Amino acid sequence: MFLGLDSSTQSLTAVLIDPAMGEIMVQLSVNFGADLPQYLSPSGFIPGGEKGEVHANPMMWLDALDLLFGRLSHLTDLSKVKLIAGSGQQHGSVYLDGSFDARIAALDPGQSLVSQISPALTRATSPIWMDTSTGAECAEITAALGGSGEVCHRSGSIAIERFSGPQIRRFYKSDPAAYARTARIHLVSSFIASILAGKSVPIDFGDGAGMNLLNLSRQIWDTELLVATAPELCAKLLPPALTTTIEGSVSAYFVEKYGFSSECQTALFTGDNPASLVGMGATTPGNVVISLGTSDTFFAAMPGPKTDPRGYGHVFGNPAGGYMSLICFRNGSLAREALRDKLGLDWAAFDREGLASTLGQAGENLMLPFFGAEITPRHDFTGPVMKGSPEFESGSNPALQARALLEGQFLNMRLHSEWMEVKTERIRLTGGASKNDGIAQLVADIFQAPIERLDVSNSAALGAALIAATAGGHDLPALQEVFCKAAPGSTLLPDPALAAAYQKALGGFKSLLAASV
Ligand code: ADP
Ligand code: XUL
Repeated sequence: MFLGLDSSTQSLTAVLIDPAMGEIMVQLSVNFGADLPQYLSPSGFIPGGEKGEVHANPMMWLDALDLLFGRLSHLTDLSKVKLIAGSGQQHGSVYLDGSFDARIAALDPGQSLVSQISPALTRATSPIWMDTSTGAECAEITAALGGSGEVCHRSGSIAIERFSGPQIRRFYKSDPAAYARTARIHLVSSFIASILAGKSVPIDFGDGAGMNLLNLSRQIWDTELLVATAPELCAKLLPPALTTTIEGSVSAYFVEKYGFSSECQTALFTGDNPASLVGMGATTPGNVVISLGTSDTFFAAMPGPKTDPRGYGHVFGNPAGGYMSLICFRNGSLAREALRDKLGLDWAAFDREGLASTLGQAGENLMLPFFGAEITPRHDFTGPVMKGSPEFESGSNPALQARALLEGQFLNMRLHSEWMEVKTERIRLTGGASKNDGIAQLVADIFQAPIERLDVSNSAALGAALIAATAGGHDLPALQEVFCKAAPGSTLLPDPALAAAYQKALGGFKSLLAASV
């Protein structure tokens, strides 16, 4: 059996698979807010951060690990696990002193992880991906490199507030003494992988690309970016490595405490988005994943390290080799909900009345579907912008607005993913809104590609389990055939008759956007 772990923003999830039986044996989650209320982080982070700061307590992630393994060991025989891999929320960073490696090499199973590791922290809390406090540091790094284009060309993204490099720089500037005491900087992923391995293990190429520090094409830390970020940084990071690298046996702490075999191996951990690409069965170019959650994300495998000339998209390492893109849209479900509530509809009516009754007007009315600030494109919108018939603009026919909002969201996605120049052969849809058939059909029509939906509830933890099995010698495409099948009856085909209408609408949307930002 192979174990995948995903330490995400709100929970730690385990997925245990048996490739021989082609089955998921166990899925189990610890919810940080509900299961560890002592950390006062109901949504996985410390509320009330100032000036855009969003931090989490890294000890919460370790208590969750003890709790999860305790529960798992009662449910299943962990001695059958051959290999463990995992993923973590991207960009979050953990700061440790010179005692960290010695501490994790000699963990006492009679004590908790937290009591033994917390003295090694040089920074009590970890900035996570929701943190937007590093505008000044992004500007400094960009200036030192000679412009955004150069940062993007090297690292796959322009300098981004939540990325770890700007966060490290902010720590160095605000507490230089604590920074100097820091011997090791880990990402959430490599931190947890190190605890399991009983030694500090490298950051993988998938998650490492979310730091503004990795030279994408050379797959090494970029000297100029390191220097622009903080002094002596290279010595605090291990050289990055391939996701499927096996690091050795699991630490004796887990063998004695939870019944893992002393022969159980650990692989590197990656970011939750790269792991999700694996778990959604989308590691080869042509497959696209659209996740319709709180915010919407669009991610896809890419053969080369091509970057977005406008700087909205990010490029990360693909755990299966090559690269992947990730584009994040802030106005996702919350914008859909805002309009649904304004129109006084439930989801079924939104779908039925908003979409089915207006099919004849596909692409005719245009909406920039932003109810607040957006990151793709980056602009402080104060509300949607509309252009179309009087009954649409005035709101006298609400169904037209529901259609135009959704069309606008997916035209915006199509527009901002054009830079990848990858033909979309198949879209795998996930996230809360993916179960809405009307929305799913609209995605199929706008991208003119078939839509598939999977039964997986945690694609990152499943992806991690598949990475573990691959590191253990199994063939990834064969595993994906079995574990990432489209749910029966979930496939929707595009209507070719709508291709021309949406091509025209794309042009109109682009012009409206250019005139509005
Ligand atoms: P996250 O993981 O980001 O918390 P989810 O992927 O769980 O989010 O998605 C939650 C969202 O899904 C909710 O905010 C809700 O707006 C949306 N949602 C749930 N059911 C439907 C539906 N039938 N149609 C459209 N949207 C839906
Ligand atoms: C990606 C990002 C988030 C985190 C948390 O850039 O910030 O998706 O990985 O899930």
